[in-house]
Amino acid sequence: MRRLASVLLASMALVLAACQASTQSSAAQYDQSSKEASVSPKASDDLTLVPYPDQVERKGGELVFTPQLSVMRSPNTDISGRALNKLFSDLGIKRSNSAPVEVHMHLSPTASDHAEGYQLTINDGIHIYANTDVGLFYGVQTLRQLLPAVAQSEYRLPQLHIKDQPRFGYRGSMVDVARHFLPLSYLKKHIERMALFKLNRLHLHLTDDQGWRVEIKAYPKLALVGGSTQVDGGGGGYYTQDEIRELVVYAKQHAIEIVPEIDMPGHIQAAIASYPSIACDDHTSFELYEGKEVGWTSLCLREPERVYPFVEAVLTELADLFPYEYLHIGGDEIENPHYAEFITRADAIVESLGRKTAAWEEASKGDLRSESLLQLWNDEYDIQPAIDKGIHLILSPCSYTYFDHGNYAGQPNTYDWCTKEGVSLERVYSFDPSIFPLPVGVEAPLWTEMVKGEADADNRQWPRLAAIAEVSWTPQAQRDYSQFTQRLSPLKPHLDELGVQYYAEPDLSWD
Ligand code: TNX
Repeated sequence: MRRLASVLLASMALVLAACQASTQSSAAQYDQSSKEASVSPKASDDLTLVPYPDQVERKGGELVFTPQLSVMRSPNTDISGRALNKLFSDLGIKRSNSAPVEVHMHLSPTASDHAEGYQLTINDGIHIYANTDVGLFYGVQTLRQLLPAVAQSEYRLPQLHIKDQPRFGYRGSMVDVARHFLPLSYLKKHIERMALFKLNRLHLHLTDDQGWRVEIKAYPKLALVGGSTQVDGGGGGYYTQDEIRELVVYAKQHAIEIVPEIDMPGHIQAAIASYPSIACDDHTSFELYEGKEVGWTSLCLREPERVYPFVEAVLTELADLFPYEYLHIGGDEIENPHYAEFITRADAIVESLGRKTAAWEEASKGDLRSESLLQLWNDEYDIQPAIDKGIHLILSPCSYTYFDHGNYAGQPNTYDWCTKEGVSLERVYSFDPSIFPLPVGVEAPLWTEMVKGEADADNRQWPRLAAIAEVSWTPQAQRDYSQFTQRLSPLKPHLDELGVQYYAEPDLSWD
């Protein structure tokens, strides 16, 4: 009954969303769902492409070539050019001006009406067109999936024409590096894997009760003390500002933007243990925390002078480090009479830094600017007050996208508070974002209370992130789970080459 009510509510919201489509501001760039009206045939299963492209036309023949290609590409195509060079060097394909088969990679203003769109034609050569470097980059990722994962003496590609663009502009993965720290090298690997599936937002949950993972020069103990441990103790760690800058460059090379999160005003014990004065004097504990409880810590909101200079200094350095549209201020799981005021003031600080605010759904209680993003995580949370203001949503409903829940029911070291059934690959794939109003896209959070390192992180994220990629890129009308699994199964060698320690999902025969 609740489900029916929420579907009805969501359909009403959809009508509302359609009415608002013509007046949407910058967030409209994200939402391509109205396009779906032009129903296309379902994806075919003999092309190893995930996410499946918007439009595919097979030509029947094959392009066959030995490992030599001649490459012509437009200037100012550094991102796609780098990706093409890497692809060819991984496959031992040499560039030679006298090679009979040509690769053309060109910027062309008429190639797509979407900044991330591209066209790929394979006939007696390979032609990628887009109106941005990022669009060309996605053309290269499609080519990468059509080619084998390792070098061959001869290559065969199907002749075809693809015209592609994403359904949503926000296609995200969140990694909680606070509960268990993951090194910079892992984040770089993760970025490469995300790019293969055209995911474009990496949300870093940088702080929580158990750890503070980013160096802040004005408050050095945050990282030095607050970063020194993690759940169950031992280890810990943090990223220096130089490392963050390196990560930002690396992400840009893979067409990925980072959404950095400082979780406030709750989930803040690591900072309190470093600087006790940001908590009220009657706070429960001023020690580092290595447990898993949530919802018991807070900045001292009733004494603003303890809080806002701290918040402003931290957000100022964060804005300096991360040159993106959004700063994520957290805002989850806290009861406090001054909560709404905190959200409003934190948003004003973000505005003064020339940025927009992203926050978890509860922040709808504050007076956020309408260009803010809220991240929905409880499937049935009443987000209507925010929708009424035109605030758009990052969709992370826990029963479809929480990867700290099992790949199957009862998987050891996974949570099941959101659903006892686990969050299977099929379940993730079945998510239809249009049941929610005003989506900018979809993001799968990996909370790491029980994720004890890279192997666990991979196991929880792959192959489920491939389903998130298709949910957020491919038109709904073209999605079909059984064809998805048939297209994803043969991509196993690509994931093996990238060293992914994926869960051997039975639906994929990946044993
Ligand atoms: C809820 S989802 C949290 C996290 C936990 C997670 C465990 C959200 C915004 N907060 O702090 O890690 O549940 O599943």
